Amino acid sequence: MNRRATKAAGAAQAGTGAALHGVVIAAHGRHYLVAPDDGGAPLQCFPRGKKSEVAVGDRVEYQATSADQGVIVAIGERRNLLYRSDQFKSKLFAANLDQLLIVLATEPHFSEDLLGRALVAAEANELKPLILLNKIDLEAALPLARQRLERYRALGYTVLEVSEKKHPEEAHAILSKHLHGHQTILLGQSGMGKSTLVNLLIPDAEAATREISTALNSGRHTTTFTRLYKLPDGEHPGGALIDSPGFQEFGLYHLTEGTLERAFPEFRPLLAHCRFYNCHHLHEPGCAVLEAVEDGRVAPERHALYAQLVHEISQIVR
Ligand SMILES: Nc1nc2c(ncn2[C@@H]2O[C@H](COP(=O)(O)OP(=O)(O)O)[C@@H](O)[C@H]2O)c(=O)[nH]1
Ligand SMILES: [Mg+2]
Ligand SMILES: [Zn+2]
Repeated sequence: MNRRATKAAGAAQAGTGAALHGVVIAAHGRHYLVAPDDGGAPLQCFPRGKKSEVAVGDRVEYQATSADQGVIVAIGERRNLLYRSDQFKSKLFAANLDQLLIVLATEPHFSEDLLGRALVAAEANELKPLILLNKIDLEAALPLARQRLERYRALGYTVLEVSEKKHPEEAHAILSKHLHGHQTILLGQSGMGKSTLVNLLIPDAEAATREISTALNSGRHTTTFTRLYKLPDGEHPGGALIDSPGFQEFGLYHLTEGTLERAFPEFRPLLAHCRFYNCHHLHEPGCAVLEAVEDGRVAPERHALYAQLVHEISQIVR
């Protein structure tokens, strides 16, 4: 089909207003890849209008303009929406999530600062946080990693332990139990086993990634975009993994102080007991949080993270 014919066909089809539905499975600039609900091959879609307000995980209504292209005409109602943000700007990132899986390993040494921030992001967005400790086959490093995670278990967080490489079947069973049927965003520093995990759970992940890159005409950028992999139907049908390159400290800069204090579960029962109703829990007299830090009910490191985040949100350029 020549260019003009394609365009004409597209216009004709768009004119019929045939409402097609799908899920955004990758985003690269203003290019989006939409997986049609009918199970057909993904289409490259552009948003109608200038502003890109589409996120990976969005349910969208689109009109096909050719066999493999379309225009996004409407975005379905979102359960939630994550942003990537820094001091200066925030960008849409992913939508309609249930869980946040933080991938850690016995080796290399994981950053507790990043773990703490990821937990805050999960709490602030009302996502269920799951902590995964991978590479438990590395026995020399295991005791320290477990000891460092003890605090988070005590706070009530779920900590799963696997060896993706040494005991893949066991790892698959544990992960499936927690991931199938849910939309989960993965977070992890490099070297922790994120790619290994995706390949373990999504049998054709590599092929799918190649397909996405080709469809987005961005072969060079295979690792620079967020993508969604549908999980194969397991015990619980449905669910997807959303993977994005690098470690994303998403959403923390535009949090309010009110959201932040509640993102620390150990603070929550204390908040009503501060002397001042607008207590910042930093230096105030009669602060129930500071008292709890004093007598060891709240870990000083956790309070230090809170103070650091309060400082950071005060630096935002609005
Ligand atoms: N010993 C051990 N190595 C693992 C395990 N899982 C992954 N690895 C290795 O750790 C390295 C980093 O894994 P990868 O999945 O690429 O990590 P990513 O950077 O988070 O995507 C690779 O060399 C993997 O083979 C495991 O359970 N045990
Ligand atoms: Mg990787
Ligand atoms: Zn206080």
